Amino acid sequence: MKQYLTFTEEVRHALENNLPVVALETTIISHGMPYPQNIEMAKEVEQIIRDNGAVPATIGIMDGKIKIGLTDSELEEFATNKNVAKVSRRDFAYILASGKIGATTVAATMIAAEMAGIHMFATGGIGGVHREGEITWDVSADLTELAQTDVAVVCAGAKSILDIGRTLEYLETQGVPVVGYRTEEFPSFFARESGFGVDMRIDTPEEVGKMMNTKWDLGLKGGMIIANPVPESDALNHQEIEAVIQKALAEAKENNIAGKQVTPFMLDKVKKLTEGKSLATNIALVKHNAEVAAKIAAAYQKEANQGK
Ligand code: PSU
Ligand code: MN
Repeated sequence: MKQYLTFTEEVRHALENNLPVVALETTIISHGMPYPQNIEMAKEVEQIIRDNGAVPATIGIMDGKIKIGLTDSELEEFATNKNVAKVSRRDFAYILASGKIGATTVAATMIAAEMAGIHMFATGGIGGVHREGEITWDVSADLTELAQTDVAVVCAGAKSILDIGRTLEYLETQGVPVVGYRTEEFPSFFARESGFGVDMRIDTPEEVGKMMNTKWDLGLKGGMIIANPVPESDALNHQEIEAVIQKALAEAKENNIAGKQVTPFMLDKVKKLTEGKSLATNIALVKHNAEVAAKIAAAYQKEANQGK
Protein backbone atom coordinates (compact mmCIF):
# COMPACT_ATOMS: atom_id res chain seq x y z
CA MET A 1 0.00 0.00 0.00
CA LYS A 2 3.04 2.27 0.54
CA GLN A 3 3.27 2.95 -3.20
CA TYR A 4 0.22 5.21 -2.93
CA LEU A 5 1.65 7.42 -0.19
CA THR A 6 3.92 10.44 -0.57
CA PHE A 7 5.35 12.43 2.33
CA THR A 8 6.72 15.91 2.75
CA GLU A 9 10.29 15.98 4.00
CA GLU A 10 9.17 17.32 7.38
CA VAL A 11 6.70 14.47 7.95
CA ARG A 12 9.00 11.76 6.60
CA HIS A 13 11.75 12.87 8.96
CA ALA A 14 9.36 12.89 11.94
CA LEU A 15 7.99 9.43 11.21
CA GLU A 16 11.41 7.90 10.62
CA ASN A 17 12.58 9.25 13.96
CA ASN A 18 9.46 8.38 15.97
CA LEU A 19 8.69 12.02 16.63
CA PRO A 20 5.11 13.09 17.46
CA VAL A 21 2.95 13.77 14.40
CA VAL A 22 -0.60 15.17 14.20
CA ALA A 23 -2.74 14.49 11.14
CA LEU A 24 -5.08 17.19 9.79
CA GLU A 25 -7.97 16.84 7.34
CA THR A 26 -8.58 18.77 4.11
CA THR A 27 -12.40 18.63 3.95
CA ILE A 28 -12.52 21.33 6.60
CA ILE A 29 -10.41 23.46 4.20
CA SER A 30 -12.18 22.69 0.91
CA HIS A 31 -15.75 22.28 2.11
CA GLY A 32 -15.93 23.55 5.68
CA MET A 33 -14.79 27.16 5.40
CA PRO A 34 -14.71 29.94 2.79
CA TYR A 35 -11.57 31.36 1.20
CA PRO A 36 -9.35 33.00 2.44
CA GLN A 37 -10.15 32.10 6.05
CA ASN A 38 -9.68 28.41 5.17
CA ILE A 39 -6.07 28.79 4.04
CA GLU A 40 -5.21 31.12 6.91
CA MET A 41 -6.68 28.62 9.36
CA ALA A 42 -4.81 25.71 7.72
CA LYS A 43 -1.44 27.43 7.99
CA GLU A 44 -2.00 28.72 11.51
CA VAL A 45 -3.08 25.31 12.73
CA GLU A 46 0.07 23.71 11.30
CA GLN A 47 2.20 26.29 13.08
CA ILE A 48 0.37 25.77 16.39
CA ILE A 49 1.18 22.06 16.17
CA ARG A 50 4.87 22.82 15.60
CA ASP A 51 4.88 25.32 18.47
CA ASN A 52 3.50 22.63 20.77
CA GLY A 53 6.09 19.98 20.03
CA ALA A 54 4.69 17.95 17.14
CA VAL A 55 4.82 17.86 13.34
CA PRO A 56 1.65 18.59 11.34
CA ALA A 57 0.63 16.30 8.49
CA THR A 58 -2.25 17.73 6.48
CA ILE A 59 -3.68 14.91 4.37
CA GLY A 60 -5.33 15.03 0.95
CA ILE A 61 -5.53 13.06 -2.29
CA MET A 62 -4.13 14.42 -5.56
CA ASP A 63 -2.38 13.19 -8.74
CA GLY A 64 -3.03 9.57 -7.82
CA LYS A 65 -1.23 9.90 -4.49
CA ILE A 66 -2.26 10.07 -0.85
CA LYS A 67 -0.34 13.09 0.34
CA ILE A 68 0.83 12.92 3.93
CA GLY A 69 1.77 16.54 4.50
CA LEU A 70 1.07 19.25 1.94
CA THR A 71 3.27 22.01 0.58
CA ASP A 72 1.99 25.60 0.75
CA SER A 73 0.99 25.55 -2.91
CA GLU A 74 -0.87 22.26 -2.47
CA LEU A 75 -2.68 23.71 0.54
CA GLU A 76 -3.61 26.71 -1.59
CA GLU A 77 -5.01 24.33 -4.23
CA PHE A 78 -7.26 22.63 -1.66
CA ALA A 79 -8.37 26.04 -0.40
CA THR A 80 -9.28 27.51 -3.80
CA ASN A 81 -10.06 24.75 -6.32
CA LYS A 82 -13.84 24.45 -6.74
CA ASN A 83 -13.60 20.90 -8.09
CA VAL A 84 -12.18 19.26 -5.00
CA ALA A 85 -14.21 16.13 -4.19
CA LYS A 86 -15.25 15.36 -0.63
CA VAL A 87 -13.72 11.96 0.09
CA SER A 88 -14.97 9.57 2.73
CA ARG A 89 -14.20 5.82 2.89
CA ARG A 90 -16.50 4.90 -0.02
CA ASP A 91 -14.98 7.53 -2.36
CA PHE A 92 -11.34 6.85 -1.49
CA ALA A 93 -10.29 4.30 -4.11
CA TYR A 94 -12.14 6.02 -6.96
CA ILE A 95 -10.61 9.46 -6.37
CA LEU A 96 -7.15 8.00 -5.96
CA ALA A 97 -7.38 5.71 -9.01
CA SER A 98 -8.79 8.44 -11.27
CA GLY A 99 -6.11 10.97 -10.33
CA LYS A 100 -8.69 13.49 -9.17
CA ILE A 101 -8.22 15.89 -6.30
CA GLY A 102 -10.04 14.94 -3.13
CA ALA A 103 -10.29 16.45 0.33
CA THR A 104 -10.37 13.86 3.08
CA THR A 105 -13.09 13.82 5.75
CA VAL A 106 -12.47 12.60 9.28
CA ALA A 107 -13.05 9.02 8.10
CA ALA A 108 -10.73 9.24 5.09
CA THR A 109 -8.07 11.15 7.02
CA MET A 110 -8.07 8.40 9.67
CA ILE A 111 -7.61 5.76 6.97
CA ALA A 112 -4.64 7.61 5.46
CA ALA A 113 -3.14 8.46 8.84
CA GLU A 114 -3.19 4.83 9.94
CA MET A 115 -1.54 3.75 6.67
CA ALA A 116 1.20 6.32 7.35
CA GLY A 117 1.66 5.26 10.97
CA ILE A 118 0.09 8.38 12.49
CA HIS A 119 -2.23 7.86 15.46
CA MET A 120 -3.16 11.41 16.43
CA PHE A 121 -5.51 13.67 14.50
CA ALA A 122 -6.92 17.14 15.18
CA THR A 123 -10.05 18.50 13.58
CA GLY A 124 -13.07 20.70 14.31
CA GLY A 125 -16.03 18.38 14.73
CA ILE A 126 -16.79 14.82 13.73
CA GLY A 127 -19.73 13.75 11.60
CA GLY A 128 -22.47 11.78 13.32
CA VAL A 129 -26.06 10.67 13.25
CA HIS A 130 -28.11 13.44 11.67
CA ARG A 131 -31.35 14.67 13.16
CA GLU A 132 -34.16 12.49 11.84
CA GLY A 133 -31.44 9.95 11.06
CA GLU A 134 -33.88 7.26 12.12
CA ILE A 135 -35.84 8.18 8.95
CA THR A 136 -33.12 9.29 6.52
CA TRP A 137 -30.41 6.83 7.67
CA ASP A 138 -27.93 9.70 7.38
CA VAL A 139 -25.16 8.45 9.64
CA SER A 140 -21.66 9.72 8.93
CA ALA A 141 -19.06 7.15 7.93
CA ASP A 142 -16.84 8.89 10.50
CA LEU A 143 -18.55 6.78 13.17
CA THR A 144 -17.86 3.39 11.59
CA GLU A 145 -14.31 4.52 10.88
CA LEU A 146 -13.80 5.34 14.53
CA ALA A 147 -14.87 1.78 15.26
CA GLN A 148 -12.12 0.21 13.17
CA THR A 149 -9.15 2.53 12.63
CA ASP A 150 -6.50 3.17 15.30
CA VAL A 151 -6.46 6.96 15.36
CA ALA A 152 -7.40 9.25 18.24
CA VAL A 153 -9.34 12.33 17.14
CA VAL A 154 -9.31 15.59 19.07
CA CYS A 155 -12.49 17.50 18.28
CA ALA A 156 -14.84 20.01 19.87
CA GLY A 157 -17.55 17.35 20.05
CA ALA A 158 -20.25 17.06 17.43
CA LYS A 159 -22.19 19.96 16.01
CA SER A 160 -25.70 20.33 17.25
CA ILE A 161 -26.86 20.15 13.62
CA LEU A 162 -26.56 16.45 14.50
CA ASP A 163 -28.52 14.25 16.87
CA ILE A 164 -25.90 14.20 19.61
CA GLY A 165 -27.70 11.63 21.77
CA ARG A 166 -27.94 9.08 18.96
CA THR A 167 -24.37 9.84 17.87
CA LEU A 168 -23.14 8.93 21.35
CA GLU A 169 -25.30 5.80 21.45
CA TYR A 170 -23.84 4.69 18.12
CA LEU A 171 -20.29 5.26 19.37
CA GLU A 172 -21.02 3.22 22.47
CA THR A 173 -22.30 0.31 20.40
CA GLN A 174 -19.18 0.49 18.24
CA GLY A 175 -16.92 0.50 21.30
CA VAL A 176 -15.46 3.96 20.73
CA PRO A 177 -14.40 5.69 23.95
CA VAL A 178 -15.47 9.33 24.25
CA VAL A 179 -13.00 11.11 26.50
CA GLY A 180 -13.85 14.53 27.89
CA TYR A 181 -10.66 16.58 27.96
CA ARG A 182 -11.01 18.63 31.11
CA THR A 183 -14.79 18.33 30.89
CA GLU A 184 -17.57 16.06 32.08
CA GLU A 185 -19.99 17.28 29.41
CA PHE A 186 -19.72 16.37 25.73
CA PRO A 187 -19.33 19.71 23.91
CA SER A 188 -21.50 20.66 20.93
CA PHE A 189 -18.88 22.35 18.75
CA PHE A 190 -19.99 26.01 18.78
CA ALA A 191 -21.05 25.72 22.44
CA ARG A 192 -19.33 24.11 25.41
CA GLU A 193 -22.42 22.25 26.53
CA SER A 194 -24.79 19.74 24.95
CA GLY A 195 -26.74 18.23 27.81
CA PHE A 196 -24.89 14.91 27.32
CA GLY A 197 -22.04 13.50 29.37
CA VAL A 198 -18.77 11.90 28.27
CA ASP A 199 -17.64 8.36 29.10
CA MET A 200 -14.61 9.44 31.11
CA ARG A 201 -12.96 12.73 32.00
CA ILE A 202 -9.18 13.02 31.64
CA ASP A 203 -7.25 16.18 32.48
CA THR A 204 -3.67 15.66 31.27
CA PRO A 205 -1.98 14.80 27.94
CA GLU A 206 0.05 12.08 29.70
CA GLU A 207 -3.05 10.25 30.90
CA VAL A 208 -4.70 10.43 27.46
CA GLY A 209 -1.45 9.21 25.87
CA LYS A 210 -1.33 6.30 28.31
CA MET A 211 -4.90 5.33 27.48
CA MET A 212 -4.10 5.35 23.74
CA ASN A 213 -1.04 3.15 24.23
CA THR A 214 -2.97 0.78 26.48
CA LYS A 215 -5.90 0.46 24.07
CA TRP A 216 -3.73 -0.44 21.11
CA ASP A 217 -1.27 -2.57 23.10
CA LEU A 218 -4.30 -4.67 23.97
CA GLY A 219 -5.26 -4.98 20.32
CA LEU A 220 -8.52 -3.15 20.92
CA LYS A 221 -8.94 -1.91 17.36
CA GLY A 222 -10.51 1.44 16.63
CA GLY A 223 -10.18 5.09 17.45
CA MET A 224 -10.96 7.35 20.34
CA ILE A 225 -12.67 10.68 20.60
CA ILE A 226 -11.02 13.31 22.72
CA ALA A 227 -13.67 15.97 23.17
CA ASN A 228 -12.15 19.36 23.84
CA PRO A 229 -14.64 22.20 24.41
CA VAL A 230 -14.21 25.49 22.54
CA PRO A 231 -12.50 28.10 24.77
CA GLU A 232 -15.02 30.06 26.82
CA SER A 233 -14.12 33.39 25.20
CA ASP A 234 -14.99 32.04 21.73
CA ALA A 235 -18.04 29.93 22.57
CA LEU A 236 -21.51 30.73 21.25
CA ASN A 237 -24.64 30.53 23.36
CA HIS A 238 -26.17 27.05 23.24
CA GLN A 239 -29.78 28.27 22.99
CA GLU A 240 -29.04 30.92 20.35
CA ILE A 241 -27.18 28.52 18.12
CA GLU A 242 -29.99 25.98 18.51
CA ALA A 243 -32.46 28.49 17.06
CA VAL A 244 -30.13 29.16 14.12
CA ILE A 245 -29.70 25.44 13.49
CA GLN A 246 -33.47 24.90 13.44
CA LYS A 247 -33.74 27.55 10.73
CA ALA A 248 -30.87 26.12 8.69
CA LEU A 249 -32.32 22.60 8.97
CA ALA A 250 -35.66 23.84 7.65
CA GLU A 251 -33.88 25.41 4.66
CA ALA A 252 -31.94 22.21 3.99
CA LYS A 253 -35.21 20.29 3.94
CA GLU A 254 -36.90 22.82 1.63
CA ASN A 255 -33.98 22.55 -0.78
CA ASN A 256 -33.90 18.73 -0.65
CA ILE A 257 -30.29 18.70 0.50
CA ALA A 258 -29.14 15.13 1.08
CA GLY A 259 -26.06 12.90 1.24
CA LYS A 260 -22.67 14.48 1.49
CA GLN A 261 -24.02 17.95 0.73
CA VAL A 262 -25.75 18.17 4.11
CA THR A 263 -22.78 19.11 6.31
CA PRO A 264 -21.28 21.82 4.00
CA PHE A 265 -24.76 23.28 3.39
CA MET A 266 -25.50 23.50 7.10
CA LEU A 267 -22.12 25.05 7.92
CA ASP A 268 -22.61 27.73 5.27
CA LYS A 269 -26.18 28.52 6.39
CA VAL A 270 -25.20 28.74 10.05
CA LYS A 271 -22.36 31.08 9.11
CA LYS A 272 -24.75 33.38 7.20
CA LEU A 273 -27.37 33.32 9.94
CA THR A 274 -24.82 34.19 12.64
CA GLU A 275 -23.23 36.86 10.41
CA GLY A 276 -19.89 35.11 10.47
CA LYS A 277 -19.76 34.59 14.22
CA SER A 278 -19.91 30.83 13.78
CA LEU A 279 -16.90 30.95 11.46
CA ALA A 280 -14.80 32.80 14.05
CA THR A 281 -15.80 30.21 16.64
CA ASN A 282 -15.05 27.38 14.23
CA ILE A 283 -11.53 28.70 13.61
CA ALA A 284 -10.88 29.24 17.32
CA LEU A 285 -11.90 25.73 18.27
CA VAL A 286 -9.80 24.10 15.55
CA LYS A 287 -6.74 25.99 16.78
CA HIS A 288 -7.42 24.92 20.33
CA ASN A 289 -7.81 21.30 19.23
CA ALA A 290 -4.50 21.47 17.38
CA GLU A 291 -2.73 22.65 20.50
CA VAL A 292 -4.21 19.90 22.67
CA ALA A 293 -3.57 17.24 20.00
CA ALA A 294 0.10 18.24 19.71
CA LYS A 295 0.56 17.95 23.46
CA ILE A 296 -1.16 14.56 23.58
CA ALA A 297 0.84 13.35 20.57
CA ALA A 298 4.06 14.29 22.35
CA ALA A 299 3.03 12.42 25.52
CA TYR A 300 1.75 9.40 23.57
CA GLN A 301 4.90 9.15 21.46
CA LYS A 302 7.22 9.52 24.44
CA GLU A 303 5.55 6.58 26.15
CA ALA A 304 5.35 4.53 22.95
CA ASN A 305 9.09 5.05 22.34
CA GLN A 306 9.94 3.82 25.85
CA GLY A 307 8.14 0.58 25.07
CA LYS A 308 10.24 0.03 21.91
N1 PSU B 1 -17.57 19.41 10.89
C1 PSU B 1 -17.16 20.68 10.68
N2 PSU B 1 -16.58 21.00 9.51
C2 PSU B 1 -16.42 20.08 8.55
C3 PSU B 1 -16.83 18.72 8.79
C4 PSU B 1 -17.40 18.44 9.98
O1 PSU B 1 -17.31 21.53 11.53
O2 PSU B 1 -15.91 20.43 7.49
C5 PSU B 1 -16.55 17.68 7.77
C6 PSU B 1 -15.52 16.67 8.31
O3 PSU B 1 -14.62 16.38 7.29
C7 PSU B 1 -16.37 15.44 8.62
C8 PSU B 1 -17.41 15.55 7.53
O4 PSU B 1 -15.65 14.25 8.57
O5 PSU B 1 -17.71 16.94 7.48
C9 PSU B 1 -18.65 14.73 7.82
O6 PSU B 1 -19.42 14.70 6.66
P1 PSU B 1 -20.57 13.62 6.50
O7 PSU B 1 -21.58 13.98 7.54
O8 PSU B 1 -21.05 13.80 5.10
O9 PSU B 1 -19.93 12.28 6.77
MN1 MN C 1 -24.10 12.09 5.76
